[in-house]
Amino acid sequence: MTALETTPDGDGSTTADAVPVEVLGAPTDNPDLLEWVRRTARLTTPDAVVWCDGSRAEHDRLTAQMVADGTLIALDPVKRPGSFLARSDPDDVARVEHRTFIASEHEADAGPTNHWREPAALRAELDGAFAGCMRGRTMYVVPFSMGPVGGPISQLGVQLTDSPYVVVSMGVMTRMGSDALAAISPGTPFVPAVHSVGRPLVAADGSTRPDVPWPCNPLKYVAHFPETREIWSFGSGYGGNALLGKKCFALRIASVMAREEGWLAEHMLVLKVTTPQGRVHHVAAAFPSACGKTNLAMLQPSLPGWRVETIGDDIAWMRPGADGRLRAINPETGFFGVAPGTGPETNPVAVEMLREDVIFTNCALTADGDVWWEGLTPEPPAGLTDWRGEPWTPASGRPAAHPNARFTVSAARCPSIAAEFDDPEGVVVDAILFGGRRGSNVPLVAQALDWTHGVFTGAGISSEQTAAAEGTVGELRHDPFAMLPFTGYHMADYFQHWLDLGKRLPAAGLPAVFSVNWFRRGDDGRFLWPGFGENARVLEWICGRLEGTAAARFTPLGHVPAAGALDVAGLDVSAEDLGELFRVDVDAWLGEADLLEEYFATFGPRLPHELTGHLDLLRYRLAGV
Ligand code: TSX
Ligand code: MN
Repeated sequence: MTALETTPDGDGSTTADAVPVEVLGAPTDNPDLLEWVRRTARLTTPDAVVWCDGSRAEHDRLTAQMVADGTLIALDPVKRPGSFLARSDPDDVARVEHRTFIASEHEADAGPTNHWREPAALRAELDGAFAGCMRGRTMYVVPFSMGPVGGPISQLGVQLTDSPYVVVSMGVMTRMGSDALAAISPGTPFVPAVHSVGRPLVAADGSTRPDVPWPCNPLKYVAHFPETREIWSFGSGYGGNALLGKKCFALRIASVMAREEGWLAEHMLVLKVTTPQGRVHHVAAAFPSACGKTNLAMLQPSLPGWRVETIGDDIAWMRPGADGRLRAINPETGFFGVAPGTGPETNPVAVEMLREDVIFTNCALTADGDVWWEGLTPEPPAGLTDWRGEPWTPASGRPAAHPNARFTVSAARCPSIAAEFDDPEGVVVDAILFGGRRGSNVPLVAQALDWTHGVFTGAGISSEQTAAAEGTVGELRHDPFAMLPFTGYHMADYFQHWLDLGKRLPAAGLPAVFSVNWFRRGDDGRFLWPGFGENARVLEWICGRLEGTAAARFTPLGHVPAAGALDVAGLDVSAEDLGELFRVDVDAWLGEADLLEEYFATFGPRLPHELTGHLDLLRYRLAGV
């Protein structure tokens, strides 16, 4: 560790101005990087600056330090080797959308779905919040690559953070350390991301206070400057607020880069599907939260001979290759997944993946030093400690794990990870799926008529609220492309970018687009489709469509499986239920079209006319039924 050699001078500021010792001995000679690190250190005044190398030794040192200071609890080395539990502050348990800002020069460029701030005014506010915010702490310099280092679809970033939990998590979630730093040679663009938990240990008057297991600040900012491609995050140590390579960089900033440069940064899982004949298809899929994206990403097919392997569970960067086909990478190297609901029935692959080398956050602790969450086993073990550190029994009347409790684990631990996961060139995307949690109306699967209709389908994604989310249970929420909280610019321009990309690329090479819905219910409230591993039957039909062999029937919503074309052999799904899974209720869909028209209107005059055109086409087709 390289301690700062600056002398604290009474008021807690430093006398570093003359000699930039913060960066003496730094393992880079990139002047822009050095200057930015120096500038941030002068603003935040940490006690020390540490350049992270991403080594195992560094990981071990930091986790040991966090165990010693109470941030991490080491789990039982036999039951859960190499694993830790962190308990967050109860007020720092999720992304803070109301404090997430897009500071574009023009308000109109952020659009109606983002919180816009005037860049200069936000900078001034952030300067106030960050001034001296790392006093008494270490500032870590965390170089990272999203995607394989040097790959044609990859991007570089550097996060400055005063949280060792964030450093270790970034080491799991990104290609972090010396290789990324070496790639950031002078003149090479990188996304600068500044993060502080916002709880200095030394006050401006020099008085000190002890640290706490999960430092944070009630005042929070997750700020994006799309024109300068900068990220500033203050006050939270949690997930997407703090692991800035993920939602902030790989979605909000990358979506802006992607529009300018002609590619796509999407909130999608990516699958490699191999048919019994050995043919390989790659599928990308966007779902809003609480639809089981990670479960689909790790699906174990119920159909003999089929194989599904995981490329990613959250983010896909897709770029047209020289052949005009879209190629996707997962820019991450790990999974930051929701623990509750993950069990041997819903996701056996994840259960196996979580056996060792995992950082758990806000799970319950068992009496024998293991973790537990709702859905891991039918019955909770006796003697649990809940996510707040309180004794817990089923009679406590609240969940033992926080509903947003998480695991952070390397993709290398995933039993279903595909060999192509590390391919810098990415995989050719054959199909794109748009899903949602819909109890009615939306069929199990339908193929869009063409790319533009597919964009209309993506723009129309909606999901019913579950108990885990805020809002009334059952209420319909639109979440176009599952990107509502993640598009770093005007959503209508985003739709236009998707349409433009389709026009630019050879039509024959474009991915086929499908809508899927595992959650349709019968009149009696039963789920009509068994879901989980049986979704392989839907993937089978989709692959059949790609190969030109699966039969389809035209409906106003697109093509659905023809009678007998969806393999339901051995399934306990009645003919009536199967009919209901694909029934198009004309009146209900005319109502959906009205709702969608209202929703589209919220995007204002920038909404592409192709989308309103498709509303009319939908109504026209419905009238013809
Ligand atoms: O993840 C889910 N998937 C995708 C799996 C590859 N879930 C869980 C969503 C919450 C995060 C599902 N829930 C799926 C699904 O396909 N389907 C359902 C609904 C459902 C729940 C239970 C049963 C059937 C359907 N079965 C029994 O209750 C026996
Ligand atoms: Mn996500």
